[in-house]
Order: sequence, then structure tokens, then C-alpha cells
Amino acid sequence: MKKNLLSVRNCAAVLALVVSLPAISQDNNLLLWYKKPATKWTEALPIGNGRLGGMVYGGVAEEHIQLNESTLWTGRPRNYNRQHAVQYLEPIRTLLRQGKQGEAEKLAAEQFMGMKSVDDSVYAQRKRTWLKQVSSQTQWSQPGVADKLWDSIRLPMLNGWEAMGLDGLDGAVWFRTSFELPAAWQGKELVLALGKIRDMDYTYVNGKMVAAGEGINTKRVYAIPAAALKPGKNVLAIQVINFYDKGGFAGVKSDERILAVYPKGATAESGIALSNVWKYKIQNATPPEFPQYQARYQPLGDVYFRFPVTGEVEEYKRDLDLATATAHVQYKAGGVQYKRSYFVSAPHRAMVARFTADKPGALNVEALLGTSHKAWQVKQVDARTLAFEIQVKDGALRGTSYMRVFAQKGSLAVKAGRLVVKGADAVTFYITAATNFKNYQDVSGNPAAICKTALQAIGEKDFTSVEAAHLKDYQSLFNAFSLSFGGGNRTDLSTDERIRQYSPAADPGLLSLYTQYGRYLLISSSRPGGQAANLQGIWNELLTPPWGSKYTTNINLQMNYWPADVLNLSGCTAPLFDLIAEAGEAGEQTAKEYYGAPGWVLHHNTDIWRGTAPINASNHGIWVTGAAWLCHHIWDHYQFTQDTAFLRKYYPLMKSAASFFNSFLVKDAATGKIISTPSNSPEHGGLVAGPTMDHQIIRDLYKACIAAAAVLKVDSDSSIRWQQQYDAIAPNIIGRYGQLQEWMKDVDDTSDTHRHVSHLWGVYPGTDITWQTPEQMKAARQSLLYRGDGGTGWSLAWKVNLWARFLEGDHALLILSNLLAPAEKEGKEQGGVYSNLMDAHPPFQIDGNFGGAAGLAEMLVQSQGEGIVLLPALPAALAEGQVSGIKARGGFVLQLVWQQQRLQKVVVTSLAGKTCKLIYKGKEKSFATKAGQEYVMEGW
Ligand code: FUC
Repeated sequence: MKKNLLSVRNCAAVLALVVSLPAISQDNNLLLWYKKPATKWTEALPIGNGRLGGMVYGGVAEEHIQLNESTLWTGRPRNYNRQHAVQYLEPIRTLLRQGKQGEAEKLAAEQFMGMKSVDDSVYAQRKRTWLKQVSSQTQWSQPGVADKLWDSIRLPMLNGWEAMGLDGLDGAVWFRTSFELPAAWQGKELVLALGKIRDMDYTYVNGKMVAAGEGINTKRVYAIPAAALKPGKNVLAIQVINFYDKGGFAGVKSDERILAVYPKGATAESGIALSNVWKYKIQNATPPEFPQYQARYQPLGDVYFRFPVTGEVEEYKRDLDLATATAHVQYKAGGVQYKRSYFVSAPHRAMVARFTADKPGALNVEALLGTSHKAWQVKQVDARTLAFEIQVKDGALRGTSYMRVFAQKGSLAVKAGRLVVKGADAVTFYITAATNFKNYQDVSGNPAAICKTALQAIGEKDFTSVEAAHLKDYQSLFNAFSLSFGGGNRTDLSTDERIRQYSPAADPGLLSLYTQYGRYLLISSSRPGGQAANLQGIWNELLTPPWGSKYTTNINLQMNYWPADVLNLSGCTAPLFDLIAEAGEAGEQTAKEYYGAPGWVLHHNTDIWRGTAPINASNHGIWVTGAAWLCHHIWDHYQFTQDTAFLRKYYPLMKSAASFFNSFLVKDAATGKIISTPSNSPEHGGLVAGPTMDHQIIRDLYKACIAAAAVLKVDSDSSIRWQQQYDAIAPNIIGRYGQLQEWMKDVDDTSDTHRHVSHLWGVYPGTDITWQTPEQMKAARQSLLYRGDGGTGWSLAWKVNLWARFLEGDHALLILSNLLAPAEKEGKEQGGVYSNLMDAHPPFQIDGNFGGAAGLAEMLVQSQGEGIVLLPALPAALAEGQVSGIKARGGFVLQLVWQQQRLQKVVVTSLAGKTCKLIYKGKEKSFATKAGQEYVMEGW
């Protein structure tokens, strides 16, 4: 092909042509598929419409779909702020200034953290009373008491009894087993090793208490005096008391000889193993409500479809098709081909399950609803509809789900809380869900009415029209972007196998699938009018999920939205901005109570009730730049969309965040600069004065405020102040190892591989450090080298983006490949992906999926600077490819085609008519554009 390098002058004439391109070929790489049903949650496939989520297991005889509704959380509207905390601000600052970090953290822990859902002293009193009551009921310690009525459970339990069918259980539980005393052990003192117990235990042998223990990290090793033993059978009874979260004999794998009894002086290995099936009885499951800083996102329930299976099951396959946002299951049994499809429709606000068979009348199915919540009920609404209601344990919210069935031919009945269909040709189920949550201050909603309205809107509509509406809605978002790489595309391998065999050279197709999966997950978990994607998007099966499945704002929430604009899903950001607006209201009170400051502040976490006060430990919970970082998203979204109305609406939040810092920053006597104190470099190094990240973020905020004010033609006076503040903030400093300092002092440890790379914020996602200051870029790169190439899922994703900004595509791809490593290896979990391609922190956390997808985009296009840099960090392994629909700041949508690592073609669509400046390998091309026009350049 003739290299047709358009000169800038020629551009104007040539580029103004509207050129219609041949549609870029969609690759066939949009399918996750498997040869077996899921046996665990991280193998199940996610579907969702931003509010209602499902994890589809694909079992043959029993289909299980775990359900979520995005507004079902524990907790209630309440004040999270500690009144008058501001009295302790200066004392904490003074202690930090004096180098007394420990004392500062102690004072802060006592006086500066937010308010819990229940006051600690009230809880302590309730706990004492409850404990006294349950521990005085000792009748179950006696051998033989009602043994036959007890249930069975296998011990130990690595992840607590919750993971063994007792989800949501807190309280007092008795465990019992027995062992035969070998003759040689008679008269000897024995050792009883029980491993870790959450939280307390009272241990009895033959009805007599021999020991008691407390603390989740203490391995219980008890002495059993010879006198407590008898020849033959000896009965052990252990009362385990668990106040909150995981319970039982936890943290021990069954193959470890931790649970054992053996003579004193001998080894556990030589003794009698107690890792086996024990009897258990729940004595009391209502301990007092455990104090919480913030609320937890909750599962709603489970749908089960049971199918009679006759004959051998053959040709089983399940998949998730990203092109249609539909999960499928298919198999043959008894000579009949069965097909199931599942999607969650945004326009119809319902999950849809469709079953067909290739023989008339071959479909028989029973559907039922269940849940791990303790307070729940199912009732029949009409001849084809069941309703299900739950009440969360520690909070104000109720969840409701309606399930309606339509059968083509055959019979339909409601029996014992089940919908029963027999002999049908095809069956369609519609499942809706809602809660009484209206907004963070109002829980007066009517979930049943919402469910009914959704079902009414579906009415008797034909399945194909409901499906068509779903496809139209979903594809209007999904099809805006496509990506493919030359070379291998191992779609022949099932996705679990594909992950195991992945290498970028052999299967670059997995990278495009992963990127599109990130987009799919965002479309499915974050839609206008709904909640922002939380730590798990909208998919959570646990009542006490990791980190509450809430919003961690010192990296994780923000990372969820990194791909949104660049991967052409700008509309999916709406819930993030709603969250920002609400946290902006709530955070004003926090700014006042804690810092005596105007404006708003957000610390390192928030939840659906928009808590903004510091939480958890004082060494990492007091971090003041959550709001400022979120404001970065406002300005960035504007840069991509050029939507001035949007900017006008959200600019006040940026301004409010800036006014907080006008008041909060203080002059550092040693340097004369203004600094952020008290704060921390996220979760690293404790409470400090002046972490580098804070200063980068605050500078970014001021810079964005100045730029936004100029766009909106407002606040020129404030801009002068913002510029002064900007100039006065402590700068980035290069330390003795050539590293970028994480703190004011040069104390970085080069062997430290901590997952947070906070001081590199200025490189990505910020622009505080750019190639304008190459020495700082170099120092930042050095810091990243010291941090290494490993990490948790999200940490890896961040590093991909950073290496892309350092313009080192091969290194970025290396990290991205680490992010695609199987999460489960040799019985252990590591950062990477589960077989359903969901990100492993571990455990599952969705930010890595989003950050990884954004990282790939960052390798192809960067627009954070003065122009749009094309293929800035293209790895050698991705020498051929094309991308269409990738967005750049300034309001541009691009298509790029490259071959042999060289750009061949660029098509720019201008959204806002701004001047477009493209940069490729140091060469620049600038041209004026008109909104809505396309500009094509071939060759470079
Ligand atoms: C921050 C991180 C953790 C985790 C949690 C949700 O606290 O440091 O690794 O991602 O958020």
C-alpha cells in the first residue's frame, strides 16, 4: 500500500470528506464457554442489567441462579460522623509533626474514627448478657444428649461454617465427636489440638469442661488430664461461639493434621485425626447486632430450576455470549436436545429464563426460590406467579422478587411454593426484584409494587419481542467498540482451558475477549438510575462478603470506572456521578465535624448510605483525598465527552472539594510548602503528614477546577486562589534510590512490594507527572520496578496502566498476562482470573477486570496530554490488530488499524468539533474538525 502521509495543509481538504468505512469485521471471540456445569460461584457466569444480577451455574438436573439486587444492603440511613472530632485534629497534627506516629494513631483511633451502627459500649453490655446466657446452657455438653437429632458437618472448615452451608450463621453452636482411647494411652495426659476457632470455645470431655479459648488467631492446643478420660469411647463436645462473620473451626485445610488428639510428648501425626464428620447443633443464632462502620452489600436469593433427566447427558455446553449478553446451557438427554438461555433485560427490568426442547411436550421443570437470609417467605401471587420476600438481618431493607412463568402447551401448577410445568414445548420465566431503598436517606419504597409493575409491563408479550428489546438496548452500548488482534484465537478451547494455556503469542484473542468482558461487566453492573458498581459489581453471594462488597475509594471504586469513557461506555458512568453527588452532600458534614472545613471530604470507603467519615483502623482510615480523586472522574468524563451541561451540573462538587483543601492544607514548617495532614499513603506506612499521593491528587483537583471554570466562564477569582494553592503544595521528590518518594521523607524501602502504588497516581490515572518532566517519570518508573511485577488483581491492573504510560508495551503486556493467570493454582489462590474470567484479588473483586480492560486501551491510545498518541505502548506480541470505537479526550472516537507493528489507518470521528491533534511515533498532525464528521488517514 502506498504510504499516503497527509500533510497538515492537505488535511483540511481531504479530511473534511465524510468517508464511510467498510464495517470492521467482528471477530468470533465473544464467547466464554465450558464443557461442565459450574461447581462453585467463581465458575458460574454473570448476567445483569445494572440492578438485577444473576450468577448462572448451568447444572443439568438442577439449574441454580444466584440473585442480586443492587440496592439490598445491611444498615440504614444514619449519621456516620463523630461529633466534635475536630477538637482532636490539631493534637493529631502536632503529634505527627513531633514524629510521634504511634501516639497520633492511638489518639485518632480513640477520637477520630466514624460512628459505628451500634455504639461499642452498648454492644459490650449486650454481648456480656448474651454470652452469660448461652454459656450457662451446658446440657448439650453431656454425652449422648439428643445425638440423633443433631446434624452432621465435616471439620475443619477452611472458610468458616458459612462456606459449608451455614451462611449467615452467627451465635452459639455445639460440635460433638468421639474417639476410642487406645489401651496404650490409658493413664496418660493427652493433647487436644483444634486449630483456630472463631471466636470462642468451651471444650468438654465426657461432659466435663477441660478448657476454654478465645481469639480467632489462637491455635487451640489443650491438655486433657488423664482423669477426664476413660477406657473405650470418649466424647468431645465443643461449644463454639461466634459473634460475627466467619464461624467455626476455620482457617485450616482438611489435609492438615491440625485437628487431632495424641499423648503429651507425641506428635499430632501419630495421634488420632479428628478431621472428619462431626455432629452439630445450633444452640442460639441471635447474638446482638455487631457494630459496623459501614454497611454490607447483600445477596438477594437463589432461583432453582429442577429438570427430570432421563438417559445419559451428552454434548453438554454452557456459555456466555458477550455479543448478546445471554448465557446458554445446552445438552442432549434421552434423545432430546434441550436449550436454555438467560439474560437480564434493562428495558423490561427482569431476568428472563427461556427453556426449549427439540421435541414437542418434552419440557418438565419445577422452579423455586430460596435465600441465605434468615427472615424470608415465599407466597403464591396468582396461578403463574410466586413472590419471595426477605428482610436483611442488621438493617432497614427488605428485598422482594417475583417469578412468573409462561408455558407453551403443557400444564402449569403451583405446588408447595413451586411453579411446576409439565409436558411443555417451551417455557419462559420472568424474575423481577426490588427493595424498599429509594435513596440514601429514604427507605420508604414499595418493592412489591415495583416488581408487579415490571411484570405488568411484560404482560403477555411474546418472548421474542422481549428478547429483541434486550438485544437492541444492550447492543446499542456493546457494539460501539470492537477489538481484534492478528494471530491466534484459541476459541476452540473451553475458557477454563484457554486461561490455563494462555500466552500472548499463541492466543492474543484472549486479551480482546478479556477487554470486551470488562465492557460487558460494566454494562451489566452500572446503568443510569442504578447504583455504581461496587467491589463485586452487582454480584455477591455472601451475607458477609469480603470488605463488605462496598465502595473502597482509595483505588477500587475509581478503577471500576477507568475503562468507561475510553472503551466507549460513557453512559455507564451515570451511577458513579450520582454517588459522587450524594457523597458530596454527606461529606459536607464530615468536613465540618472533623476538619472544621467547608466543602466535602470522603475517606477511604463509602457504602449505599454514603458514609464519608473515617473508618477501620486509624493507620489507614484517615485518608482525605477520596472526594478529590472522584472529582478527577468528573473532569475526565467531560474531557472525553465535551458535555458542557454535564460539567456545569457537577462542577460545584469539584469546587466544593477544592474549598475543603483551601481550608485543610497546612504549612509545613520544615519545607515552607503546604501539605495534607493527617492522612496516609493508602494502607501503607501508617498515619503521616504529607503523603505524595495526596499532593498529586489535590494538585490535579485544583488544575481541573481552573480548567473547568474556564470552560464554564465562571469563578475567575477562585481560579487565582486555586493556582496559588497549586503552586504552594509540596512537590514530588526524587529520593536516594532514584525512586519517587512515597512520603515527604526519603524512607522508601526498595524491597517493599506493597500492592498500592499510590505515589504513582500522578502518572496514572493522574497527569501530575508526564513526559514534560522526564526525570520524574524516570523516578516513578524506578519506583514501579522496585514494587515488582506481581500483586493482587487490581494492583496488577494498575501496573498495566502505569507501564503503558511509561510507553513500555511489552512490560504492560507482561503484567496484563499476569492478570490473566489462573487464580487457582495447586490448591492456592493468587491474583489473576477465575475460570469465569472474573478478577481474583483474591478473592473475587471486579476492579481488576475493569482496570485490566482500561490498561489494554491505554496501550493503544493515550490522550491525557496535548494530543492523541496512537499506539503509544504497542507490545511486539500484538503486532497486528484493529480497534474501533476507542475514545480520546477532546471528544473523539477512533478506529485504528495496524500491521507489523505499524499504524496503517486511522479514522477519527469528531463528537464536538474540536481541533484534533494526532501523534504517532513523535510525528504530529493537527486538523480542525466538525462535530459528527469522520476523518480518514491511511499510512503515516
Ligand atoms: C483496599 C485494598 C485491599 C482491597 C480492599 C477492598 O483496602 O488495599 O487490597 O482491595 O481495598
